[in-house]
Amino acid sequence: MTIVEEHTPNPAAGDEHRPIGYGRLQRKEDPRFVRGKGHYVDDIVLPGMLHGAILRAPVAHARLVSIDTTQALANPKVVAVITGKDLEGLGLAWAPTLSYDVQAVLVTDKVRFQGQEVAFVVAEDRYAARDALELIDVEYEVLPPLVDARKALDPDAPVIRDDLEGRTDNHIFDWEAGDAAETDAVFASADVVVSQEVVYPRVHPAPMETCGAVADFDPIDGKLTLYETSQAPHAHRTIFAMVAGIPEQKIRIVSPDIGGGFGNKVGIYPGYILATVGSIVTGRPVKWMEDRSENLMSTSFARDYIMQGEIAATKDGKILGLRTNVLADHGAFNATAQPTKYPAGFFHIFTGSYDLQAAYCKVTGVYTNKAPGGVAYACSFRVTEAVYLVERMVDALARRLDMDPAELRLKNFIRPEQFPYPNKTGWEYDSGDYEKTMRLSMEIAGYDELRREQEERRARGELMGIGISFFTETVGAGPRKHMDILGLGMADGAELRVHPTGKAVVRISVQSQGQGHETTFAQIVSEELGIPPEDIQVVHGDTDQTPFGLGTYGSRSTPVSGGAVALVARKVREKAKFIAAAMLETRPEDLEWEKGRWFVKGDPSVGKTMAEIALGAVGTIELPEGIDGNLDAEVTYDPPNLTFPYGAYICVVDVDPGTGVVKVRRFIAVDDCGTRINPMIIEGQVHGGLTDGVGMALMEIIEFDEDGNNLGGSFMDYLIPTAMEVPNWETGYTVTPSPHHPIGAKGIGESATVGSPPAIVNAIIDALSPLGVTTIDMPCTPARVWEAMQGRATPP
Ligand code: MCN
Ligand code: CUM
Repeated sequence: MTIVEEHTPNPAAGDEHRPIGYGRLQRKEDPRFVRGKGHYVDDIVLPGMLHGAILRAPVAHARLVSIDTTQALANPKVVAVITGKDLEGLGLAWAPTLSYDVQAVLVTDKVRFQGQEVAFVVAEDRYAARDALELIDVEYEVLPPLVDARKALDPDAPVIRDDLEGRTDNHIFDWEAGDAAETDAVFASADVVVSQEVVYPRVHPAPMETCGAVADFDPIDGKLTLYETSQAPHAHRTIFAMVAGIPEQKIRIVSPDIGGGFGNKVGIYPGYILATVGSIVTGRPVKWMEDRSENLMSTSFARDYIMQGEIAATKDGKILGLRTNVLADHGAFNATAQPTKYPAGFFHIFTGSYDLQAAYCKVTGVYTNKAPGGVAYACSFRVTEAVYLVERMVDALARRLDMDPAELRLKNFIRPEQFPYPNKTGWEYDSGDYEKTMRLSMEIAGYDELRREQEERRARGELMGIGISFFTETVGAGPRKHMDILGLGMADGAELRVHPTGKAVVRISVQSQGQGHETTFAQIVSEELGIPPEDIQVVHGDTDQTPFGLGTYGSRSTPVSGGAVALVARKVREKAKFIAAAMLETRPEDLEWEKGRWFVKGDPSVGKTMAEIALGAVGTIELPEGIDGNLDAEVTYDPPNLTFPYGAYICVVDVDPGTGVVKVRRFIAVDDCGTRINPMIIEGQVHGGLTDGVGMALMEIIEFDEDGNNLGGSFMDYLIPTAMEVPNWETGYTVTPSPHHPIGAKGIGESATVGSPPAIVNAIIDALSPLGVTTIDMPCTPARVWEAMQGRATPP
């Protein structure tokens, strides 16, 4: 790996004692992960535990005629078989989705996508449960499926959601942002308008660990303990309480180690509910773990946006306006996870990093006979789609104007002095210096030299392409007055206790799925209190042990929970001042803080360290009025705004003229996520996201045939990249702190997944442009690239 410009600690400046940003603190969680000692949901084994398996629909659209479970129940190893009818009796056949729709837990009336949950078998072991699925006899009356979202609103389209009262079509919502009239006027006055259809296909987050749950309902005290793969344990608990009617104090959700989430584990899946019902019905714990095909076919997909883009500019390349009309395929139930106000997530940040005069977007959501979910896979709530659209459009404009795409971007960036920058669709960007970041990426790439090399290669008939993407994200939802999920405002709590010996425990409401929170949140406390990171335990993933908060997605942990942790540490530090003053028999206002201790102003030799203060707090000295002894505090942090990380990515590809195979030769990624807490973890996040980008740009897609059969149901069909397909990442960074975040940090967890696909696709189009190619859709498989080279339309 090439590490460009990594900060070397400067002991003279005391850097090695600074837990944030300097040095490369190893992850606390690595010793257990690298030794295979992680503890995942499937590792949980409870006494008397049963196993559940889900019978799934083989077709995409069908009326359920009958279901016969007698044979399955006759199997001695089968303890229970649960059908939609049984759930109807319990009022649990339908569950609310995160988007105020409902989703069938088990089919009662109609199958609406292939792989939908039809029945649940509970048996003594996993094999028996699986085998018994084949003993269930189901009769379906197959209906014509609706597969193509473009046909969803046709008058003769089959109506998928006839369960919803008065429903006669497949329309879910229309949503818009920006000013349509103003944008039309800007377009009318422009010298140049470029239009293009840009498709972001359906993909899947495909975490290593699939989804699963172990439900343990105690019939004596009525307490449900649910171990589950969840990115948001507290939100799940509250929703479970509301839906199942179990009192909230009797529900404990435990999310142990999570083997990757990437958005897949935000929602509440039928399997979690079924395991719970199974446990209530049998009086024994029930484990349900889905297999890979179930995961790919039935849990949260991502994207599926068909975008008509238009960009308007002057002839010398000043971008004036941006307009888009989007058709969003939400599948059979509207189950996307995003703040309530925003049915298209944060797609309306589609004006990207550019200062333009007007913008307007309209998104229409439709039902199709496909799996529900949506807003998953490191999307920053659909910023993926937004960035992909604008960065493709800017490149299309550059080609039309015959301008260098880097130069066009540099000419149109929001300038540093314009921050905080109100964009045309309602966002206020917090901070940025885009030109600096762009120029650093060009310098690392050797941009001018690359263009010269490209010219030489082109002269020899070689297909080399250089692609650029400059993205701005909006991550860290809340503030809660604007953002909620099912009415739960998007804020996060933190509790901090410094024990008498000066070691600390911090309890947080977000949930790591591999992002290293146990390390980085300890670093934040360490920075604020001067306690070494190794002396700070981070507790998360257990609703009985942590404060309420909305969880980890949309790269919100650092922007929101990170803010909470910094503030709770400051609160403890403030309390420590009063205790120290009592111990030193002086006034608190006479004390001064330096990392790790309070000392007397003007007499640095007289002071108390955090450890001394912690012991003092529980000791025998008389404490000042209003100070209660223990060195602890709690806060709930409601962020004033989101944070706006950004980055400049440059990709170099070579396309084989004979086969259409794309080789990503180089990839330069310069990110700016404000204050960098742990450079090594940030780099890991970026490497992972860039790999996602290669996957989506070149090979990943969940496709369906005309009958609605899912063609991406296994890793034989749904390809994900390996080390073979990715180059040595070349990373760099700039630091532009967020002015409103307590430590100036912005999120990074999704940046590279968001930012990289357009760079790769732009590079491929650039490589193929001598052949007259102006567009291509992902995934750029050899077949698709080859078709484009032949001048044929790309297949849908
Ligand atoms: N970080 C840092 N300095 C910053 C910003 C972040 O050191 N300025 C660190 C954080 O402290 C944290 C990590 O980087 O340890 C990611 O932080 P953040 O950007 O706040 O993102 P979250 O922790 O909220 O993680 C969510 C994000 C999302 S939404 C997806 S999707 C995704 C991603 O994280 N899923 C992942 N990265 C993933 N990485 C792994 N290994 N597994 C997943 O499932
Ligand atoms: Cu959109 S995937 Mo992440 O936000 O968990």
